[in-house]
Amino acid sequence: MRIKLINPNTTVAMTRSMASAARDVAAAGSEIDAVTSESGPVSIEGHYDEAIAVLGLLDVMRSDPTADAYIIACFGDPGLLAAREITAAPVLGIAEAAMHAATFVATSFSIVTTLDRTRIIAEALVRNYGMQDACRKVRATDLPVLDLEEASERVNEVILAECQRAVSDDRCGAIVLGCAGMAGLVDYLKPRLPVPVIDGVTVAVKFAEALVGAGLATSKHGDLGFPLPKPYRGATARFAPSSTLSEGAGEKRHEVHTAG
Ligand code: 5HY
Repeated sequence: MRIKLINPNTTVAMTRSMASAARDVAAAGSEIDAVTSESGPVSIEGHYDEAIAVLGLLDVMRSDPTADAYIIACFGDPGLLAAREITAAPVLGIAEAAMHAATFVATSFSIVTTLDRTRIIAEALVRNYGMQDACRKVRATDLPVLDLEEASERVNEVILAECQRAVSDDRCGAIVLGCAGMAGLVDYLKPRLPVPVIDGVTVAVKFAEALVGAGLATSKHGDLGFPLPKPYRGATARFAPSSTLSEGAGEKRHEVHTAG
């Protein structure tokens, strides 16, 4: 199966490190097709960044409608439901995937993320996903997303220290890493922490394989149905549903569409 791993920020180095983490866990028959969004911010660190990044993300999906599954590799899960509207293939967001994985291996988890403003966004995701009971705390490290690309001892130590505080102060049973740029840190953190360390990119790959293997497609009934064809005006005209996936998605989409 072909899993499209999309980095919705425009930093290629970050895509490379998450692709490497994804390939390390992918099954023999899974191809990880990792791509970087071509338009939008170099890192996603707020609501505005996120809103602009979603168009680049949707562009990547529209240009390749035949992947078996898609992964949105950014911890804010930008555009997750919009992405699910334009395909019948499973679409995983790494935050949602990581939180669910955490509840399979622990009764509680804390999230360790980058900036304080990201912490607030992650807290909203926790509520959105109904994870309030399981999530002990969302912790910020004050590291900007692109600092993670340094892969320096300083960055490693800052994140490890916050994870250790999460274990001792929150008494959480697992750590969820709150940024796609932390995917490469698992090998460093794992032996140094007494609880499972969960990176959303790798668990999203395994969930994607599981969903495709189980024959599950995104529901096309109700709000996740394909977008209603209509003209869009101005700068977004080319995103109009009638000229996007509805024409280019090929047989796979058509089958599901007509069956629904
Ligand atoms: C991410 N931003 O995973 C996030 C989340 C964060 O560009 N990729 C980004 O740390 O703000």
